[in-house]
Formats: sequence, structure tokens, C-alpha cells
Amino acid sequence: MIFVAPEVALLRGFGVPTGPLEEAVDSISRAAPFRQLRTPGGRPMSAQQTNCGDCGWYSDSAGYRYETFDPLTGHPWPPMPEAFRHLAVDAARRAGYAHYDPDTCLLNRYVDGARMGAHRDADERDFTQPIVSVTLGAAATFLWYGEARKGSPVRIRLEPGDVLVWGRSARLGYHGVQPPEGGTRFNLTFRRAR
Ligand code: MD6
Ligand code: FE
Repeated sequence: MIFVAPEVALLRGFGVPTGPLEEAVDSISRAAPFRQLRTPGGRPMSAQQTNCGDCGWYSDSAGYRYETFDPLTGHPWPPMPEAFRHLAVDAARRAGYAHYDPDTCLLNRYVDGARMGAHRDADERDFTQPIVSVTLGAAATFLWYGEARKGSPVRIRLEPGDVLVWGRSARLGYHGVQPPEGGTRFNLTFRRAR
């Protein structure tokens, strides 16, 4: 494990082999399809999203929030697969968080030029638990800005199976991701939301 910034841990290849994780993504997306959400301001996001777990991150004109039921299907989000939970809990433990208990996983799908602009993950109630983020599919460059949205970010090239864990002083840091380097990239983002 290396720290790419204070309290931002990179675990290279921690999610390898990625095949079982990718199969779980497939199965989740059959029950809760990837869809393009809109920002509260009405602009479509370029990445596509779905969720698994007890609640799911959602965005539309009503704002950013967590929903217990998938607004698209009216059903609860698919349960978090045990392989997901194990990976997230193990990665968090390795990074120094002994009691991680995520209740949701946001799945992002990036095709073509899809990217994620600088933002921070601030819609959760519990900022004492870290975020665990897993890259699957194509590689992409992740940008860590830290406390302010401006300035030149730390650039981290993430390959399939790479895992990032951040929390404590970094929990509300600004970050973004560039488009995938050919092909489709998936990202799993685990949080304790409620
Ligand atoms: C991505 N990730 O890697 C986008 N957020 O595709 C995120 O926005 C993110 O990786 C919070 C924590 C970890 C992340
Ligand atoms: Fe984020």
C-alpha cells in the first residue's frame, strides 16, 4: 500500500482477479440498469450509474440524495454481493480502518469520453468511515485535488483491480477522473451513507 496523498491509500491490484467482480456488476445491472442521471441543475452526467446495497446514490432536479428504492424500477436496489463487501472491508482494514461497514456501493460506467469533473462525496451522514473505490475494465487517470477544487491535482493512473481508500482528513477531498483509455471503465464506490 502506498499513500498518494495524506490519508489517500492506493492498493494496486487488490481487486485482482477482477472477473468475479465484473460478473457481479453484470448481474446488478440486469436488475438495476445503468442510467444517465441529471444534476440538480438539469445537466446529464457523462458517466452512467446504478447502485447496490441498502440505499443508492441518486440525482435529479430534486437534488443529490440516497434513495432506498430505485426510482427507475420501484424496487429496492440489489443487495451488495458478498464478494464486494469482502473486498471493501479487507481493503479498508489494510488501509487502517478496522471497523468498516459500508451500506451502499455506487457503480459508475464510463464509455467513450465520459468523465467525472472535480467534486467531493458529501451526501453521506457518516464521514467517520472511509470511501473505498475499485477500478474495473479500462484504465483511467484519477485526479486528486484535496481541500480545494483548484490547482494542479495529483494524477494517479488506475488499472483494473486497483483500489483507493480514503478517509479522515481526506474524506471530503475534491477529486475527479478522466475518460477511460479505450473501452469501458467501471468504478465501484463503497460508502457508509446512513
Ligand atoms: C471514479 N470516483 O473513480 C470516480 N469518489 O470513477 C469517485 O468519484 C470517487 O473513486 C469518492 C471516493 C472515491 C472515488
Ligand atoms: Fe466521488
